[in-house]
Amino acid sequence: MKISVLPMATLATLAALLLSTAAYAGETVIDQQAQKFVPNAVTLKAGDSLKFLNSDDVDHNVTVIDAAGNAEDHGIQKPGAPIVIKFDKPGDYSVRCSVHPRMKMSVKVE
Ligand SMILES: [Cu+2]
Repeated sequence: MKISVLPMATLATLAALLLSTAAYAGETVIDQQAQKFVPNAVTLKAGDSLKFLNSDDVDHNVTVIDAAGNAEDHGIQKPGAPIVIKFDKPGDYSVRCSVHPRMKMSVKVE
């Protein structure tokens, strides 16, 4: 009897841990409206995600550039098609739209 109780307790602990981890990782929504990122500056915790919406009726693009200048291009983003990007590494990033060079925002990951 005692042997079967222990794994159950372990499972419950694991489940609680998984749930708290899921609750901890945040997702912040960024909209692209009138060819602007709104808001245009955010601070995240490592492991958080940004969900980019496109409320405009034109294509956008999301390119993430780290402090060393490495760019990660997430491709053309059609109106109404969200893109979710996870930020695992602390640092300062800028986000650009390659279609509209004036569109930029900053992301700080702590
Ligand atoms: Cu754009």
